[in-house]
Amino acid sequence: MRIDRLKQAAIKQNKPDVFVIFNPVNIFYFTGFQGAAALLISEQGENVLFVGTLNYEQAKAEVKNVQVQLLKQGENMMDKIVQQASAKKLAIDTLSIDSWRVLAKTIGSEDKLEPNNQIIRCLRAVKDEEEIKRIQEACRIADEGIKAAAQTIRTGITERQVAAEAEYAMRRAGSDGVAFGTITACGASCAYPHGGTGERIISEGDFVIVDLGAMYRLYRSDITRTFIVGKPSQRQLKMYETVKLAQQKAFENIKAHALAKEADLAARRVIEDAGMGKFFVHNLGHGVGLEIHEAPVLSPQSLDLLEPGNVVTDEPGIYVPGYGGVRIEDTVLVTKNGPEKLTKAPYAH
Ligand SMILES: [Mn+2]
Repeated sequence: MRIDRLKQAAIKQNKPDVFVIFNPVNIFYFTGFQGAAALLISEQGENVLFVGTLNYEQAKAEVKNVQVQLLKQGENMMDKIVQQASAKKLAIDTLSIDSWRVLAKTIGSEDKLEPNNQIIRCLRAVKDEEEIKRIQEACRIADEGIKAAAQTIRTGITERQVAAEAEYAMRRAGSDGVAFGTITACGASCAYPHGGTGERIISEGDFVIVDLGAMYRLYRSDITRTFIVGKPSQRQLKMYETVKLAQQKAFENIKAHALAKEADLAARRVIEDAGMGKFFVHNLGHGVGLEIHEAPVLSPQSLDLLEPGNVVTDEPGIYVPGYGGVRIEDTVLVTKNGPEKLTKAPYAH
């Protein structure tokens, strides 16, 4: 059980024996329930999920692995947490500054609170079989979105129309919603990694970047393909081929027990060797799961170690201001036998 894994990890690292979890995504990870206010996990006592009147009946019916406690309207949750935690120190995942102050006042001192999201971040980075199945399905659906975009892209079509067709195809393929705001950028707006999806009209010779993801039972996927409308120029082909090679080199370095930064550096080397290093303005990738950006981080500075069960993106890019850009991205599963692409839509070129 995930809660037991948290306790074991905390004991190993000699951390406080009581966790108070406020982040709704973390609460879902441990209980399978959305819509609770806080989750108290203690080494000795009972684990308690605090739920307001709005979602209380549903929580009582659905949550089996922890005790569900009602927060009546007007009741002070921090009081209840402090009463029931009975610990010298509480580990906190994430909390707004205002709530942190209220909790510190209630427990008597800020010294009794310890910010600790790291243990949970590491647990969530390693996906179990069920999580991988859901991400695989989200990736299959995203492939359908890319296929629909590829069929839609032509001169005279707007960025928004491309996004609309892609999202419609994903819905029909079983998506519960988008994993993040779909990016469809054409022409010079491809030079902004997060540009696009407006009323711009695609013209002959444009780059078109399509970056999208699906959500399937709360798990997400992430894929990018770059298209060239009409006959590609030499300059376009050089940018495209460089990114494609960088993506492949990075993929070969997404290995269990390797440092995450090695994959980033492999991609960066290819782009630098082609003389375009300064145009690769972001990290190689990030973990994907319940959130679109989670651990591990694939950047030159990352200290993360890749492990079997990690699901990460491999997404190098080249962005030339005023001209355009190319990004190619797949969602990749780390296995003990090597990396495996979960997104499989064909590359555009
Ligand atoms: Mn991404």
